[in-house]
Amino acid sequence: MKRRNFIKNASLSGAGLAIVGSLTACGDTNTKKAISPKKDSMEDKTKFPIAICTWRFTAANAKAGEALSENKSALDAAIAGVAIEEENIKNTTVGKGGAPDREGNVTLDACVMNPQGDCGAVVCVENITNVAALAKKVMEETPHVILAGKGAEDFAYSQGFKKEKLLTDESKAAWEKWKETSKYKPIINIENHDTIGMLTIDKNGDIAGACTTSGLGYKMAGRVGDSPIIGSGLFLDNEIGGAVATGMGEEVLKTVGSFLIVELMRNGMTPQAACEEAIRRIVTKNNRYKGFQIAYIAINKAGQVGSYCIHEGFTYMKYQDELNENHKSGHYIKNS
Ligand code: SD4
Repeated sequence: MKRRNFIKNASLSGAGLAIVGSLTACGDTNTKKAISPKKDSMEDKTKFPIAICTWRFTAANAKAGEALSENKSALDAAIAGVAIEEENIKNTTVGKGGAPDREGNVTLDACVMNPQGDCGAVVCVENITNVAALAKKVMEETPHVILAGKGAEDFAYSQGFKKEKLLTDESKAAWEKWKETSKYKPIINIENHDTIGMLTIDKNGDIAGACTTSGLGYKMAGRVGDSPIIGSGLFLDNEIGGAVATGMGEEVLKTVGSFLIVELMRNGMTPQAACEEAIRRIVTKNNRYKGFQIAYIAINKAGQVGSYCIHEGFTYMKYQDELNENHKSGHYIKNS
């Protein structure tokens, strides 16, 4: 029987993680539970592999978990996992089937990062489905970190990627309906965002990650969000851990959210406390946070996981010990 048949899917209601309401600041109880950032003392390899990802992407996270169990590298496992959503035409915020920009063109963003600290990214790419895999090619086959637009697309063809139509009939119909009113109001919570950010720790305890999206639906042509920007949509350090973001990219960019979380963990915070502090940096600036959603997930090298978001509704997946479970995130706004 295949390994995947053993994978159990369960829904947890935030066991140990649904911290509702007020934020945990530096120096609080969570922080005191902080672990030493010293690699050798942190790692308990019996806990590995682990895969976590944003939202209830059960199949994508299971795919990454299986790949890790079969000794694939952390990065290859993450790319295989997120590819499931890039190819899922029902997901209108990632890959093929993603919502187009205002002009009707689907443009994709993605980045990857490996345990050595190498990274690659593509932004505003058309006609290519597996942009996380393309970001890995940028990392490995070019002297650059980011390729944009037509340059990224041409590079993809040179690497054997196929040209594909990303705008589905359903996405086109929804865009045409949107054009009738042309009132652009980004509503970003469970209704319309499903970017997949994934962090994987392989059997050796090495961490990698991938983040891939079509960005905000009906965005201005050329708009790029946080997802492909190393430090914002994704950041990791193999000595410490990693973080990924989903939600209103502009606000994540302003606070370099994923880098912030990794640095807070480096300074002793748990993943949970670090995610909460990253949200606190956003919500304390002004009241606009009530009109958008941002969610972070993070993992440290001990395998501890944390998650926090602004509005209730965000969940994430965790694969460990052949269990692939959905967890509810803690959230900032009470009764939202
Ligand atoms: C962006 N952060 O482009 C992405 C959107 C997102 O689920 O996460 N959607 O701003």
